[in-house]
Amino acid sequence: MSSAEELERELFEAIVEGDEERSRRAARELISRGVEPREIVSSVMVPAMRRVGELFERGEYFIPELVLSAEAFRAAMEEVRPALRGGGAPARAVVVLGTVRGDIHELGKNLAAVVFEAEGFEVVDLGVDVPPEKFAEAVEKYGAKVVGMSALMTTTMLEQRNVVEELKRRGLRDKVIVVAGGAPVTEEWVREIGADVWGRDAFEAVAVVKRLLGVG
Ligand code: B12
Repeated sequence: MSSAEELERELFEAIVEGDEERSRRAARELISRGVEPREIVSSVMVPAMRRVGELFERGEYFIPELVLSAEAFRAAMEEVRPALRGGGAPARAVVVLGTVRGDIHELGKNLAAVVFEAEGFEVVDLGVDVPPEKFAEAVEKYGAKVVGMSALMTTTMLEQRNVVEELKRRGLRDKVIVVAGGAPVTEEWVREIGADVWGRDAFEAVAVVKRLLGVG
C-alpha cells in the first residue's frame, strides 16, 4: 500500500504525463485517505500544471501534451470536487465567471467555479473566450454580486481591463466585486485596472470575496 506522499507524487506525475486514468485513481485514493482536497489541488495539481508549462517553454512539450495534461487535471478535479466543502455560512450570491476574450485556458476558471460553489455561491459560468459585453450582460441578467475573470496570457490579461471598463460604462462597476485571476496576473495589475480582488489562488480569493460580502 502506498503512503499519501507516494500517492501525491503519483498524482503529480500522472498529470505531468497526461495520464487521465492514473490521475483519477490517485486523486480518488487520496480523497479516500482523508487528505484535504485543498492540499491536493494547491500542493499537487496546480504545481503539476506549472511543471507542464515549464516543459512547454523548454520545447519538450507541445500542444497535444498540454491537452492531455489538462484532461488529467480535469479528471482529478472531478474526484476532488465532491469532497470540497466550504467553511462558515454559505454566501448565497451569484458569481459570474469566465475566461476573457481571446483566451481558451479554462482550468483555473473551472477551479474557481468549484470553490465558489463549495462556499454556497450560485455560479454562472460563461465559459472561455468571453467578450466584455457578455460579462456585463450576465451581471445585469443574474443580478450578480461578483465577477471573476481568468486570463492566462500576458496578451489576454489586457482584456480584464476592458471588462472593468465595460462594467463602468453600464453603471455596474460599484455593484459588484471584481476578481482578476490567472497565472500572469499580479497584485499591481489588479490595482491598475481597478479590480477588487487578486485571484492568485482560487481558495484565497473566494475567502476574500466572502469577507467583502460580510459572510466570511
Ligand atoms: C494547459 C495549458 C494550455 C491548454 C489549456 C487546456 C484547457 N482546457 O484549459 C491548451 C493546450 C489549450 C493551451 C493553449 C495555448 N497556450 Co497554454 N498553457 C497551459 C499551461 C501549461 C497550464 C495552464 C493551466 O491550466 N494551469 C492550471 C490552472 C489551475 O492554473 P491557473 O489557471 O493559473 O489558475 C490558478 C490561479 O491563476 C487562479 N485563477 C485562475 N483563474 C482564476 C479566476 C478566478 C476568478 C480566480 C478567483 C482565480 C483564478 O486559481 C488557480 C490556483 O488556485 C500554461 C502554463 C502556466 N504556467 O500556466 C500554458 C500557457 C498559459 N499557455 C501559453 C500559450 C502560449 C498557449 C498558446 C498560445 C499556445 C499555442 N501556440 O497555440 C495557446 C493559446 C490558446 C488561446 N487562445 O487561449 C503560455 C502563455 C504565455 C503568455 N503569453 O503569457 C503559457 C504560460 C505556457 C508558456 N510558459 O509558454 N494551453
